[in-house]
Amino acid sequence: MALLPILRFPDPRLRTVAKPVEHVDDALRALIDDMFQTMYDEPGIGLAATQVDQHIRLIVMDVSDDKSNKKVLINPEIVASSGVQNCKEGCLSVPTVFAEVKRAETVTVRALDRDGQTYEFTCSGLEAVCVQHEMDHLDGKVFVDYLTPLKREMAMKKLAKLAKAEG
Ligand code: GNR
Ligand code: NI
Repeated sequence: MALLPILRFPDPRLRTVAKPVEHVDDALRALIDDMFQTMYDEPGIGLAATQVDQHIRLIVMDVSDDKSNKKVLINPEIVASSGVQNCKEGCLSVPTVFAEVKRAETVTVRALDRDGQTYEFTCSGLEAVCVQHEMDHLDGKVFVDYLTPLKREMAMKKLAKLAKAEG
């Protein structure tokens, strides 16, 4: 297993639209294991393959405190959504920046699991936020895209400062 480097906004590679996964095989499962390790190490509640510079439609998630809600989403689709919620979001690709984003409250997702089997689940609250946030990454979107120009400018400056401090 390995910890993978995470792309930082405004890296242009975060704008890549990911391609569907064609084969769920051992090589993909090795990437999934590395992504979980990377996500837990940060720590984060979700990670899209885009963020580790792999431009395929793959997400790992776990919104629990005790690693009890691991989910692998391959070629995910939102098949139903309802309601509205506002959540203060953060992103491993946009460290130190947190901002409210409006999302659906409940989503039903269809995806393949790590064995290539189709499954469906419905979730609400933070888990639904996470699904929508991660699926945005697969389409080359980052949560700061939803901010007002002023707030986005502030986020850019904060990140530039952080990058400079890190050297
Ligand atoms: O770890 C994460 N926490 C989080 C909190 C609120 C809304 C969304 C997220 S996702 C984020 C991990 C990440 O950047 N995934 O792409
Ligand atoms: Ni993110």
